[in-house]
Amino acid sequence: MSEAPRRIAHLDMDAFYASVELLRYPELRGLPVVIGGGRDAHPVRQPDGSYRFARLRDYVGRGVITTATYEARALGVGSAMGMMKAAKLAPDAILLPVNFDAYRQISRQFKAAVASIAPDYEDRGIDEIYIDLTHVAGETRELAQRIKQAVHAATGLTCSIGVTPNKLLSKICSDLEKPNGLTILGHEDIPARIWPLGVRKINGIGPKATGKLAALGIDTIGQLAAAEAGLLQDHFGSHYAAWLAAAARGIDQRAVATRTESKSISRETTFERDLHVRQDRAVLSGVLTALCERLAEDLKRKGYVSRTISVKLRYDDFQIVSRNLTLPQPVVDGAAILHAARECLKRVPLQRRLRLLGVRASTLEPPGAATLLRVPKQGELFA
Ligand code: TTP
Ligand code: MG
Ligand code: MG
Repeated sequence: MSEAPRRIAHLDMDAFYASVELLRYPELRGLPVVIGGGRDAHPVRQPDGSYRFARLRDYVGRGVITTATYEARALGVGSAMGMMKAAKLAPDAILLPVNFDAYRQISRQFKAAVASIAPDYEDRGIDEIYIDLTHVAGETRELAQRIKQAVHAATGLTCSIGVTPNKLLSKICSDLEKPNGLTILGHEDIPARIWPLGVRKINGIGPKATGKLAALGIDTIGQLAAAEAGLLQDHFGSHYAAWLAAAARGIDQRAVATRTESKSISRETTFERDLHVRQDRAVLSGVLTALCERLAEDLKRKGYVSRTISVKLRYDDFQIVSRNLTLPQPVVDGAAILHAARECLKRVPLQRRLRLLGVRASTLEPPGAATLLRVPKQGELFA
């Protein structure tokens, strides 16, 4: 099985949410800044026109950091860390609230800038894409530099790019020289550049598999490539074992998927006791609202809008029903999802008690999808 030579890029924005905030508050450049606060982390304008910023040390609550500037990372704080824990490491770090609308807007802009040079790209969420450069004219390094410059010109932000023969290697490489990195490599570079890295660098080897591999004495990708097939099969099953062996050798034939229509995101809850639509109306209504809110957060985080909302119910006899509604305009916020979910619920029988309630968003598209088809007016997509 030989791969036709391809040129696949993975582009990932540097410290994305934090970098967008620095566009708005340039006086914070060079400082440790973390993003993740709620409303009380909003900067307060002072009489002299400057801002007073919240500090991590004053934070009380259970919030987690969405991202941090590289200056803050140097102090040991980063994505998914609890903010009170982070405050111990970086008490003076500036805390800012998340501002998804701004991130989505910049996300659209950087994707449009890339598309102006290389139209075949696969959206991987709010701050990253795969780009197929195979048929784009130009020498690889020069082309990648041109894309980085276009992104910077459109947004004022830096990104990091990996260019290799496939998505798996490019995803690893975009991370190797962050921030503002560019890493280009071919199959011949795998032993020197990829094999010394930890197995966790492979997208698809999560913390659990990493732990299991470590117990087998396999820490690096090179050790994984050298592992006996039988050993991997015994511990991971034949399917995942075969994938692990191929991944460690840098083999990946997936195409860059330029459309995302078959994707969906869902949230569901199984109740501790079966609930009745009339007697437990308040509880059910609260659960539905919360599910819709969480789904909205998932969509925003992944950088999608949705055109189809479905609800799923499981009754006390374990039968499942679902109903969906396709909307004329894509939705992304909790209230709009809730409205659509309620419409769906009007069409399901509600005599039996319920064990489970779920909400799904499908027909997903990046908010930028429409940008590429026509030039929208500022703010139009989220009006
Ligand atoms: P990442 O690309 O993983 O991180 P990043 O862009 O902040 O930093 P890097 O330079 O290492 O790429 O994620 C993109 C955005 O997604 C990030 O800015 C904030 C958000 N995010 C979360 O909300 N929670 C998380 O746990 C992670 C990892 C990211
Ligand atoms: Mg990033
Ligand atoms: Mg990313």
